[in-house]
Amino acid sequence: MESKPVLLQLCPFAADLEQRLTRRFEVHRWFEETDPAGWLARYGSTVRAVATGGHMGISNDLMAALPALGIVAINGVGFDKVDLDTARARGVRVTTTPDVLTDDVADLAVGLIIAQFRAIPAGDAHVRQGAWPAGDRPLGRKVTGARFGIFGLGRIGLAIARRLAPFGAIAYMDQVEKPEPYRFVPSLVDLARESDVLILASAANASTFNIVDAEVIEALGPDGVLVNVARGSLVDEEALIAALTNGTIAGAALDVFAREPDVPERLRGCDRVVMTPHIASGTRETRRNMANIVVGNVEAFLDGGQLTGALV
Ligand code: 8YV
Repeated sequence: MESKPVLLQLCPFAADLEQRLTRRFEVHRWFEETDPAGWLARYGSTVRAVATGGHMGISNDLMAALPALGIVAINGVGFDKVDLDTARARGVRVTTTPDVLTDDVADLAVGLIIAQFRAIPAGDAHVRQGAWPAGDRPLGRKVTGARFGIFGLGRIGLAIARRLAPFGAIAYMDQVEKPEPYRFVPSLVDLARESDVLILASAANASTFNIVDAEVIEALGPDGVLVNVARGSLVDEEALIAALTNGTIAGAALDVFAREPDVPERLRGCDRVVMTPHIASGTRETRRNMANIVVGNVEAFLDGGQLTGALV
C-alpha cells in the first residue's frame, strides 16, 4: 500500500478537520509530542505539510527543522505568527481561509457589543442565581445611537461596519481612506476620542503591536468600550486592565487576549468586561468551510493544483 504524505499538525482542531486530515495524511500531532527534538531527528525530514491555527502559526526554528516542507496551511486568516519572508525564501507555500469566516467574526463583534452594553452576562447570572424575585435587575446602556469606530476596514472590518450602520454612526481608521460610505479618521487616538465603541478588526503585525496603548485607551474615555475580535497583540493588556480598574474607560468586550489561553486574573475578575475564548470564527458551519479549504489546499499542493487563500 502506498504510504500517505506526512503532515504535522501544530494545534488541536475540530474533530471533523482532524478526521479528514487523518484519512488523507499520516498526521503527527506536534502539540502532544513529549520529545520534540527526538521526533524531529527521526521524522523531521519526512514532513511535507504543516496544518496550524491562525493564532498558532509556525516558528522559524520549526520551519528550518522540516527540510521537505512545502506548505503551511493555516486554519484561519491571521498570519501574524508565520514569517512570510522566510517561507518565501524557502519556497514554502502559506495559505489561509479567507472569506468563509468574515460573517461569523462580524456577527460576534456585534454580539459582544450588545452583550457588553446591555449587560447580558449579568442578566443571565441574575436569572440563574434566582435573584430576580428579590432584587433590581441589572440596567444596561443604549446601543442604538452609539458612535462606532472601527480600526481596520478590511473584509472583516467592513462586514462589522455594515452590520453596525443601522445602529449608529460609523467611522474608521486604516492605512488609507477606502471608497466606503463611512467617515475616515486618519489617527487612532482621534478615532478613539470620537467613538463610544472602538472595535479592533485589523491584522496583527509589527506596526499594530500594542497600537491600542494607554493614550488611545484614555482617548476612548470614561464612557468608551473597547472591543477586540482581531488579536490580543494589538492591545497593551496591562494598560487596558489599569484603565478598566480605574474607570478610565467604561468597559471592554474581548474575544482575543495577549497570551492565550491565559487570561489575567484581573481581567477575569472585572465585571466591566465581557469575554469569549477566541471563538469569533467558531461556528460549526464556518469551521466546516475552513476545514474544506485547509484539506483542499494541502491536497492541491501535493497534486500540483490551485491553492485558495495563498499568501506565498
Ligand atoms: C481561529 C483565527 O480561531 O482566523 C484566525 O486568524 O484566529 C481564528 O479563526 C483559529 O485560527 C483556529 O485555528
